[in-house]
Amino acid sequence: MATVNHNLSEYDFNSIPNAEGMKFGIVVSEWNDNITDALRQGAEDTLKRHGAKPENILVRYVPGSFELTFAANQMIENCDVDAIIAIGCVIKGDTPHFDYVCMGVTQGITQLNVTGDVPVIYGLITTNNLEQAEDRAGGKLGNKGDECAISAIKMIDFIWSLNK
Ligand code: INI
Repeated sequence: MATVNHNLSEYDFNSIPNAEGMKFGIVVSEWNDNITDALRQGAEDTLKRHGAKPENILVRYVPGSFELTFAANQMIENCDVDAIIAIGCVIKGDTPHFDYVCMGVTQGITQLNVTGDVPVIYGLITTNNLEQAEDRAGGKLGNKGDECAISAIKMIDFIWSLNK
C-alpha cells in the first residue's frame, strides 16, 4: 500500500534478481485506462530495467477488472509465463458495485495463487477518487506498476530458489 512513508517506485535496485530469462504475462483492464496504461508502462519499464527481454513480456487486455482473474488463468494455462501481473483500477462510486468488483478480483487472484504454480501479482488500484489513483500511477506516491514488476521478479526468483 502506498502511504506518505512509502513510495511505490522506491526500492533497492541492487537487491533485485536479474530478470533475464524470466517470462512475464501482463493482463490489463481497459476500465480507467488512463490509469491502467500508466501502470502497465511502469511495470514494463521496470521489468526491462532489470533485464527482462521485450519478447518475454506478453501483454493482453480485458474489458474490466472483474475479467482479470479469468484472463490470468487463461494465460497461465495457454502461455509460457513464469508470473502474471494483473493490472486494474477500481474507483469508488455511489453504489456498492465497487465493493463487489474489488472483492471478486481479490478473491479470484488469491484463489489462483493458492491453487496454482504461477504467481499472480496483484496490481489492482482501489481508490476513493481519481486523484488517489493518479497519485499511485506515476504521481506523488510512485507507480504501482513498478512495485508489481519487482514483486513478479522476486516471486519467480523465490520459486526458482526452491527448485534448485
Ligand atoms: N471495472 C473496473 O476495472 N473499474 C471500475 O471502476 C469499474 N466500475 O466502476 O464499474 C469496473 N466495472 C466493470 C467490471 O470490472 C466488469 O468489467 C463488468 O462488470 C463486466 O463483467
